[in-house]
Amino acid sequence: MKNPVISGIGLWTPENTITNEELVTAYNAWANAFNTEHLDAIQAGDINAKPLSTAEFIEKASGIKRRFAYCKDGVLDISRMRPRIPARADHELSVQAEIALAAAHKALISANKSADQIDAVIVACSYTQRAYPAIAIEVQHELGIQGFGFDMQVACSSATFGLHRAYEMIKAGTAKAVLVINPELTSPQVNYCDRDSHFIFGDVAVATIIEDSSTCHSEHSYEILSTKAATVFSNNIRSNFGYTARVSDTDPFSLDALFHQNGRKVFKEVCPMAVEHILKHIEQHNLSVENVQRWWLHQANINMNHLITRKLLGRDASESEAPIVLNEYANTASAGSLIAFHQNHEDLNRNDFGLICSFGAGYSIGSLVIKKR
Ligand code: CO8
Repeated sequence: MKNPVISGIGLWTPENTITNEELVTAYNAWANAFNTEHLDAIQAGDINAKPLSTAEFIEKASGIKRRFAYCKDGVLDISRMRPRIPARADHELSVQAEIALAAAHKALISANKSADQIDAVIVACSYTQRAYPAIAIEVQHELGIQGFGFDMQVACSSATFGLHRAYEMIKAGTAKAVLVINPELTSPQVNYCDRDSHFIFGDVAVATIIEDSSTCHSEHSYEILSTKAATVFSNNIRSNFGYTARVSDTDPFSLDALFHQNGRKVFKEVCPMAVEHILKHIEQHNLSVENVQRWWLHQANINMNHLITRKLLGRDASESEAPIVLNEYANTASAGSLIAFHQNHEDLNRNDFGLICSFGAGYSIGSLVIKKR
């Protein structure tokens, strides 16, 4: 009987950070320039003036103070308002493979494993920079891994759903050790000219190794008791970016091709779904909330996490019970719950229980109940 465990985790962060203040200064300069340029149309009521953003709102509404950026150049330039990431030739390593590899190397060290002991690679993230060949196969090639790799996308739940696939592959014996990587290069999809969402996302890459307990030799490892996934269709978080823009004669760079959401509705609808999902999942193992020492929740909004943990526990959770990394990392799409895990797991004791849970676009919810070994 196979017994899948998380044996290692690695986190790569870019060198650049962008504070709320920097972002707001650039956005407001852009908005003022837009309003001046379109003064007549605004006064005639033909278009709305662009409202100004504030760093105070951002921190209060989201808990975010800064975010990492793969490329800062261009984001704060009001004549551009998007990062400048030059194209690479086909023979060069692609950007997402580069950041995936940076996290993968750290995960291998943490799992005390070498690449030749891995036989499957899953790259799971909100966007991949091309359709094919899969980023996972490029990573597999760079690491010299014999086996197979594939990419998968489930927006905010890509990481947990990727871990679910790895868990099932170990259980089924179709792989011996799986490298799951989440290179969340979010900044190319952010509309830095939209006050409601310009502050939300940051870039990062996380990698995790799942293997059978019999081959695990790492210092900190976690038995995966089970995984649980749920999806319910919603248009409240959407990006229409896609390859059919060419044939529908629509602008591939139109605003609806970028991330956009009805944040209030998402907040209201997803919180109760997440609470119900989590309670059902831990009940499967005859666990009550008191039996769970740590909650590594999705990191989209601090108020969402506080509401969810309050509903779960009937009280406020402490920082160590339900860690928050939003202040430093912002929303990193699917990587958030795993960053929280990466930063806050080594202090757990043998047989402590924890829950990793993502929730977001789709809607999608993915969770893993784990036990420290
Ligand atoms: N500065 C100042 N004021 C602002 C700003 C700003 N930047 N933005 C909005 N306001 C104003 C609004 O206009 C509004 O004004 P008014 O009351 O006059 O209408 C007021 O502030 C309140 O606005 P909101 O009601 O929108 O504010 P909220 O308190 O709801 O906070 C949030 C907004 C932070 C967006 C919040 O609703 C939220 O976080 N909701 C949850 C959203 C969520 O979890 N989304 C998941 C997204 S991640 C995901 O699914 C992955 C997608 C794939 C990755 C994408 C990569 C790019």
